[in-house]
Amino acid sequence: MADTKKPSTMTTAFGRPIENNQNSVTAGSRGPILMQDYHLIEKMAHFNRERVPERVVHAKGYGGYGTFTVTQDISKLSCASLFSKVGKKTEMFARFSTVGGESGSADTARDPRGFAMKFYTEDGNWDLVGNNTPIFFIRDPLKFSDFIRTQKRDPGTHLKPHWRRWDYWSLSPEALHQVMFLYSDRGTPVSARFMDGFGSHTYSFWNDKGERHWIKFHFKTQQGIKNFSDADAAKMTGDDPDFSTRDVIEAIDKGDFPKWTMFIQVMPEAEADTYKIHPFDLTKVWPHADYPLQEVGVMELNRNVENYFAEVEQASFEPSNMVPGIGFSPDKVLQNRILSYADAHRYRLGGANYHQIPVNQAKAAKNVATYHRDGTMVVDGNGGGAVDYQPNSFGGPVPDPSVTEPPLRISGDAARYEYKCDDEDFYGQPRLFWEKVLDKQGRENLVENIVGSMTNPMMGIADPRPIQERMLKHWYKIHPDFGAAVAKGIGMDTKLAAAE
Ligand code: HDE
Repeated sequence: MADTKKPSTMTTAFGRPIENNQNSVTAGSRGPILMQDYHLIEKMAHFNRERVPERVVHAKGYGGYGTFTVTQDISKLSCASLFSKVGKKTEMFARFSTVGGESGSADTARDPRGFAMKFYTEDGNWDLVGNNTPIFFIRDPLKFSDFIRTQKRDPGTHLKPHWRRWDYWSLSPEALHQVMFLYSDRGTPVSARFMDGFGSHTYSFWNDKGERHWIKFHFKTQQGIKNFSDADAAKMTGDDPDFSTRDVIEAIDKGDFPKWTMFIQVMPEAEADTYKIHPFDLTKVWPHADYPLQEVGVMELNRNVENYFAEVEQASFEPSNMVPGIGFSPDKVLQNRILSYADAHRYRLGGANYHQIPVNQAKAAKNVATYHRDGTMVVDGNGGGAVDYQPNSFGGPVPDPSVTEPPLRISGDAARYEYKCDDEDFYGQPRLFWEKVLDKQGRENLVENIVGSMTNPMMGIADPRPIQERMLKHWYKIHPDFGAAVAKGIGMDTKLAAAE
């Protein structure tokens, strides 16, 4: 907040001092308003344009600044400047979000949580735009908008009947793993402080010898995992729908800085060809027994934003922001996200120059030197009179071959390929989740949460039973106890469902 003791003079946006901000200019005390009251017109016109399109997903969120500190030397794996030595600190910004709700929706929704990070490195910004889940609902981006519709409002009623999601999931068994995660207690974290984060996709590291490894990123909360039960989440939705936002802001204000330890799983490049699990399938985890977690560093959030809209709403996280030493993988969903986010920002943040907004600037980069010019809202001098084409003979910036990524061998016939879809593919890791990840209480809560949602008021559909039956068959295939427990909960004939 500005100093209120000595207020400065209020002005229009263009600096003309304003004499009165309470009474419009009228023709006589009872007369109509005159067009010449430009202060009034400017005020109303700006107000009409205050909202920008909210994020089509992940609209409700909050963010803060922090520091990433390297604790273990991984420079043999990656030549990225942010990992160059133990103790190295990199400024960063993180945003946490729910997915399906609007910008004003409750923090407590059963939903994955976005876990987006922007690291301001010397070689430009590195954005790791992940979730609090190591997996996702789909593994081909062609399905994304269909899937998201099932989490959004019904086009007819503008309501959110749950049968839409169960209809879709029952027809999309690759989603089961993530659905189980979502309906477990981890689907309703108390706040971002109490959840883990994941890069989710397989990424890659490359080093200065030109060697590549496939990498999964994990961020383990140092605050411990804390989740709401379904009932507590429902109560909190009424009492304080912004609870999780407040929790993080207050902790940072108090100096109780939240921290996460960054770990990686590392797979040598060639092993991707032979590993039993498709290494680029976003619906699968890599078992830690095969690829153990290796510590890299600590992320700490230690500064709240000063202005929500300027810094959080205008933040543009995009998987396309990579730095030398870190690379993509052939994961189809990741490949699509390379396009989608920057495209969304060009729409949402008014054109081609959103990289000039302070929170998005490559503020720690040794150098930012492009040949981009013009477009809406240029505020950085637009390159002045410098040469605006390349190659040129006037000393303009030139590419640096030393940052070339090692070549990746890719071959194949262009076609629309399905993933390998045997039964194990859909049910194997969900079964491990049921048997090994959840304890008895966790299994009971999972069943209760699923039952609640599968019997959620079925407005807009004549007969929910075909959807419920189709879904039940999947739960049975994951584990007979699981199927039986849900069947009992939703009051369906156990034998009938099991037999099919
Ligand atoms: Fe996103 N996603 N997503 N997503 N996503 C967006 O970006 C998209 C996916 C994630 O705090 C959008 O600016 C596609 C996986 C986070 O600002 C949009 C696909 C993961 C955030 C978009 C995915 C995520 C977003 C919405 C599949 C976890 C919030 C407007 C092909 C690994 C970032 C916008 C923030 C936001 C597209 C799938 C995480 C539309 C096309 C998988 C954390 O661009």
